[in-house]
Amino acid sequence: MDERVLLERYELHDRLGRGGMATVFRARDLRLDREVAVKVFPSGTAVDDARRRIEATMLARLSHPHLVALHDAHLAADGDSTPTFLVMELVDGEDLRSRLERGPLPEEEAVEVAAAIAEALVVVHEAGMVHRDLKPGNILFADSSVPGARPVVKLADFGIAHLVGSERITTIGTVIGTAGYLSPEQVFGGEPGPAADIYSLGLVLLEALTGVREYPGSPVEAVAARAARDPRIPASLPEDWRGLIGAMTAREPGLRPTAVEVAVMARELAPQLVGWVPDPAEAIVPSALQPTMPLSAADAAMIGGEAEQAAPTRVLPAASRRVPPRLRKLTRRRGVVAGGVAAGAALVVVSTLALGSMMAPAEEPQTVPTTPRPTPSVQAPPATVAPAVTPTTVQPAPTVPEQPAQQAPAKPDPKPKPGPGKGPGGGPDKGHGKG
Ligand code: PIT
Repeated sequence: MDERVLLERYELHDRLGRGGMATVFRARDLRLDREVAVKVFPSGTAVDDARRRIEATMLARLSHPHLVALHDAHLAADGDSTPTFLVMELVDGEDLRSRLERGPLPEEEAVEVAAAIAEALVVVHEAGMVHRDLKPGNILFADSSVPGARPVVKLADFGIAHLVGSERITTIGTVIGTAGYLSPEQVFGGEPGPAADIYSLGLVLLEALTGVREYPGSPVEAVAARAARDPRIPASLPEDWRGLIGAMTAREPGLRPTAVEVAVMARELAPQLVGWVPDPAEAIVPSALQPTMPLSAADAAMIGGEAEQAAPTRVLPAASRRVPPRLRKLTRRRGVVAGGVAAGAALVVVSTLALGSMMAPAEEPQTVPTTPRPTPSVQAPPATVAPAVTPTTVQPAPTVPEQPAQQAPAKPDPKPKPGPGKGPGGGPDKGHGKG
């Protein structure tokens, strides 16, 4: 049997991407004579099989122009010589991660990404699912065959998606997702709901506009930076956009807009952004909604990171991070803004606990409380915390081995950008199709 042809039907060609343990290939469906993408999993444990079955059935339920469509799936049974694989629509184009290596998106393209992915999330969330790994590498641009037409933005990789309220497949209290884009509640090991995807999309939108990854570096660095400060939103952005991005990245999930609200607002506010370009000289300012909490040298040493640099040059008034009035009209009231301030106080301590789990070697799983402990005192660091780790994807659970590996951008950025911009080099592989 030709191993490059699965079930005498899917002929595998070049690799489109790899993440965790799965590989996505460009392939040909010999029966229907068309090109497809095939994600092939290596043989795995019963838990792996369960995870993959969930991924396939979740994908099968979803249909939207901004979601990569599932055509077929083979779920290997015991003794099956054919591996488990998913057959998907072929998206022939770049992913946002590699696109951003060349600099920020023109503003109208950034708006299109935000609106399209928010629309896709409407369908995902309505189906009771949370993607949980929204990041530039999972956002693909499908080149249009129509001359002059814009590429269609597609969300891929439901490898760690989750049914809201369903039983977890991961070890209780562990954190999964890609560190640089994780919501605070994912960092804390809490139950991520749809609002976690909105948070990640907020970070992606910010990065698409500025070209700067907000929380770069290793998982330790990314999570420590998240604990220390909210995303820095350029003061030059129109107020409504600052408000929208600020609301999307609110620490309190209940304060974030829904996917529908983001989709509507992104399109409605698009004209305000026309002509905006990131200003390299601009000081990126921290949130005034919540206090910035630089990591102390002691805290930083504890988690193997560096102390945060001192304070910003300018601070936006709190109002500028508030939800824009039009968005407020759309938004149900879901909480009290001030709640985030108090919650922030336990952040560094809790994140060190979470990091203990995230960095634990696979053989020694650790659990983290799924709700933040209100313990005011600093805890001793878990013995397993490493100062630097190679994979930047948070991969704590030994039971879920196919977490996607984060490839940080290797970008000699053409334009100088505001912000830290200290991302490490990344691999040459296209960042999509990981699972
Ligand atoms: C493509 C092209 C490509 C990557 C993908 C598809 C991957 C899609 C995908 C992967 C998943 C998943 C859903 C979609 O759950 O470069 O056509 O793991």
